[in-house]
Amino acid sequence: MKTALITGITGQDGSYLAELLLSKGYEVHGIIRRASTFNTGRIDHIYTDLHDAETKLFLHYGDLSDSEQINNIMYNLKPDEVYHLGAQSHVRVSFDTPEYTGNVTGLGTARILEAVRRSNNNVRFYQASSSELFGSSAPPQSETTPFQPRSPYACAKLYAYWMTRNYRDGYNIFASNGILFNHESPRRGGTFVTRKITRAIARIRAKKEEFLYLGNLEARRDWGFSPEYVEAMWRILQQDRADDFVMGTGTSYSVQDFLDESFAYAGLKVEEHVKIDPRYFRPTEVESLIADPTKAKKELNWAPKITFTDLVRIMVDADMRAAGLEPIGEGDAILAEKFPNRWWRGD
Ligand code: NDP
Ligand code: GDR
Repeated sequence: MKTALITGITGQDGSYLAELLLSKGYEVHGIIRRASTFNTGRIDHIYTDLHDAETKLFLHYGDLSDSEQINNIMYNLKPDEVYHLGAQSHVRVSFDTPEYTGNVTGLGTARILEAVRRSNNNVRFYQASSSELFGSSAPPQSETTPFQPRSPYACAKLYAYWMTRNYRDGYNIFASNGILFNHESPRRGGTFVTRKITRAIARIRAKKEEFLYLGNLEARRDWGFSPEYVEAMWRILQQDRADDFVMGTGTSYSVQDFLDESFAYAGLKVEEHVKIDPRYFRPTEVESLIADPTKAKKELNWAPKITFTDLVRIMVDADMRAAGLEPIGEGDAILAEKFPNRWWRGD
C-alpha cells in the first residue's frame, strides 16, 4: 500500500485528491491548520474515526509557516508521494497580504522540499504550480511560454516553481510541477469568481439576496473541472521521470461569458442583478489565459471531458441544491453520462 501526504487537504483540490487516492487504495495523510471553527467541511464525508482499524485517512496539525512540524511529519511518515497543494491561493488577497503570501505560498514550498530532501530521497513530490505564472504573456500558454507574473501570489508561486526544478536538478529528487489553469467545482471557495456567481444565483433564486457585486468582467480564463485535474496530478507522479506539465482545456471564456451562461441557465437576467464594485479590481490583472495542453495529452494521455457549459450547469445545480432549491437538473445528467463510475461523492 502506498502512502501519500497532502498539504492543503481541506481545500478544493486536496479534498478531491484525497478521495481519488483512497479509491486507489492509498493510505492518505493530510496536514490541517488549527482553527477556532471547523475547516474540514470538504473532507468530513471521507473521514472515519481514528480508532477505526479500517481507517486510511489520517490528519495532522501543522502550518506551512512552521518547518519544525513539517519536518516531524515528513521524518515520521516517510511518504511515497507528497502532493503540495497548501497555499494562500487567492490572487486578490495576495495584494493585501504580500509578505504572508510569500511566506506560505513561496517559502512554504521550500520548507516542504527541504524536509523531503532531508528525510528520504525516494519521495515523489508534486508542486501545485499555476497558470498565474504566465501573467501578461500572450496566449496560448505552454511549458515553454515565458513567465511574467502579475501578483504577489504569482511571484510566490514562481519561486516555488523554480525551487521544485532546482531540487530536481540539484538533488535528483522526483519533483514535478503541474502548471494548472483555473479549475472549479461545487467545492470551489466562495470568493473565487465562478463560485461567487453560482452561489449568488442560488441566493437570488431563494430570495435571500438581490444583487451580486463583481470586478473586471473582461478577464478571460481557461476553466476546467477540479476532479479531472487532481487525476492529472496523480498521473504526473506515476511517470518514469519527473517533468513539468501544463494542464487546461484549451478553451477560454470571459467572466462576462460565465455570468451570461449561468444566469441564463437559471432563468435570471444579468442586468437586473449584477453591479460593478471597484474594490474587486486588481492593481495588475491577468487578462487572458488559454492553455496549450498538447504535452499533457501526449505524455499523460489526459484530456478533460467537462466543457465550459457543463461546468456552469454542474455548479449552478449544486448551489441550488445547497440552498434547499430544486436544481434545474442538467448538471446531474452531465455527471452521470461523463462519469458513470465516479470516485467522488458528497457534492
Ligand atoms: P484552496 O484555497 O481551496 O485550498 C488551499 C489549501 O491550503 C487549504 O487546505 C488551506 O487550509 C491550506 N492552507 C492555506 N494556508 C495554509 C498554511 N499557512 N498552512 C497550511 N495549510 C494552509 O486551493 P485549491 O484547492 O483551489 O488549490 C490547490 C493548490 O493549487 C493551491 O496551491 C493553489 O494555489 C493551486 N492552484 C489552484 C488552481 C485552481 O484553479 N484551483 C490552479 C492552479 C494552481 P484551510 O482550509 O485551513 O484554509
Ligand atoms: P484567479 O481566480 O485570480 O484566476 O486565480 P478568481 O476566480 O479569483 O478570478 C478570476 C478572474 O475573475 C475576475 N473577477 C473577480 N474575481 C474574484 N475573485 N471576485 C470578483 O468579484 C471578481 N470579479 C471579476 C478577476 O479579476 C480575475 O480576472 C485562481 C486561483 O485558484 C489561483 O490560486 C490559481 O492559481 C489560478 O486560479 C489559476
